[in-house]
Amino acid sequence: MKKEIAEERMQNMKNAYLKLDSVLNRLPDAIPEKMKSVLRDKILGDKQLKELMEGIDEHRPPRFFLIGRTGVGKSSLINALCGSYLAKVSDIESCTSNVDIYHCMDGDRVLLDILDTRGIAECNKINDSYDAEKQLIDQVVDFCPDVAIFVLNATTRDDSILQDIELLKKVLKKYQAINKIELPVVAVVNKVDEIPPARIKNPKEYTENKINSISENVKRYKTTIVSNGLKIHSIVPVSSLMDWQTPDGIEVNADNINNFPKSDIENLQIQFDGRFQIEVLLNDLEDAIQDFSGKMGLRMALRLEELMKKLAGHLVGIFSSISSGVAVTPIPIADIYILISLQAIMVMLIAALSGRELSFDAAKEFIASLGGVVGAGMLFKLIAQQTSKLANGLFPGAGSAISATIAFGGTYSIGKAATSYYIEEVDLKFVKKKFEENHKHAEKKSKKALESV
Ligand SMILES: Nc1nc2c(ncn2[C@@H]2O[C@H](COP(=O)(O)OP(=O)(O)O)[C@@H](O)[C@H]2O)c(=O)[nH]1
Ligand SMILES: [Mg+2]
Repeated sequence: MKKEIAEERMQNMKNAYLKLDSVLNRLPDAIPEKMKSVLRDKILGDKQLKELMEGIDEHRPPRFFLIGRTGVGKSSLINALCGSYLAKVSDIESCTSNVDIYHCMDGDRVLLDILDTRGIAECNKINDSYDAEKQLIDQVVDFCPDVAIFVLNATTRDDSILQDIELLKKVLKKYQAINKIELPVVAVVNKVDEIPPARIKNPKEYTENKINSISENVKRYKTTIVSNGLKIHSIVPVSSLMDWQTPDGIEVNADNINNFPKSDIENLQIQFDGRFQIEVLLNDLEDAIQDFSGKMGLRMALRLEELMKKLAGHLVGIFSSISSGVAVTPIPIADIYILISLQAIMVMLIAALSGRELSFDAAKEFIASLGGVVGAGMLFKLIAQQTSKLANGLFPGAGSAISATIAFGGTYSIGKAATSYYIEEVDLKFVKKKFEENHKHAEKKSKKALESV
């Protein structure tokens, strides 16, 4: 999915959230004013939901401090993380011979801010070592990174890693003193594709042997790092291997890249994707970033689809909790209105996330179309036949079935179904099937309860 589209959809959802008041005001008259205000308080008063919505606007590019020897694959790693060629990187500052600061761009948007350094071993060759080190540490701390990415080579090890560990420890100390928080270090063992059998480049074809060797390699690196007293957030083996081609299908590599016009380089396509565990690394980076707007920035920059699913997941979780809070045992008929309204509003928000604007009634229809199972489906039936028998006779007994748990489960399953249908674009037939499966258990339980009435 295009980034602009995903962002637009998130904005849609936020707009839908901001317009909730008017949605609630337009709810059918059958729902009394008092209930509408309960709904309003429950949804708009939910702190987690509010934070999530605010996060959509409140984001900034995350700042990565990359350290590792020339040739270890730092630039390639950024390409691999972004999934696009580094031509989109604009070199803005070349501070000293030791440090580059640049912004990874997508059109006019800054995705990431990078401070790139070859580490102290290569610095020392150029400058007087004490000054070079001090300068390097100052530059890193000034840059105020969210994460330090320590890039290592899976196949060649040299002693410079020990120097870099010492440098990192000093950076961490100064960073901590100034910012009063720890700088998380994520170690990356790159080029694992080159671990034998090195001819196997497709991660799907990595043999057990290769995978085992990769683990061994990582273990060794971890031991070196930890025994030298550097605290790391995690260590991840990856391959950043990607081959590129022009839109006309001409292979591009480091040797011939300068022969191509800028427009070609900006539009390079992936010819071969040998990336291994880049998703795992992204997860770790996301986890390591402490600052909320930086975390959101990473999600907005590189993880839009995950973010959308996460947002939908959060919505479902929040609405399920609200539902179970609404459903007291036994459920009075009035609360069922609230429950269904909640579920419909949740479906509206999820649909908004997929770029669709759903009316309240259409959302209810979607829920009804899922079928006559427990949860909303059954509750709908109950409402449809709102007889006095139902209100007076059925509910006291059924109360144990349609309890908070069932309300939670019903809302949860509806939320999952809406996510599958609207966001993952799964066929309604399959969505229904899955929904029914989810409910077999709950259905049994409630049937029993209903029969005993
Ligand atoms: N096989 C393999 N080659 C890689 C990988 N990452 C980078 N390279 C190659 O290693 C060389 C140096 O990479 P580069 O990103 O320029 O390293 P940097 O100097 O740390 O920025 C280039 O030829 C890359 O194509 C990888 O994961 N696997
Ligand atoms: Mg580089």
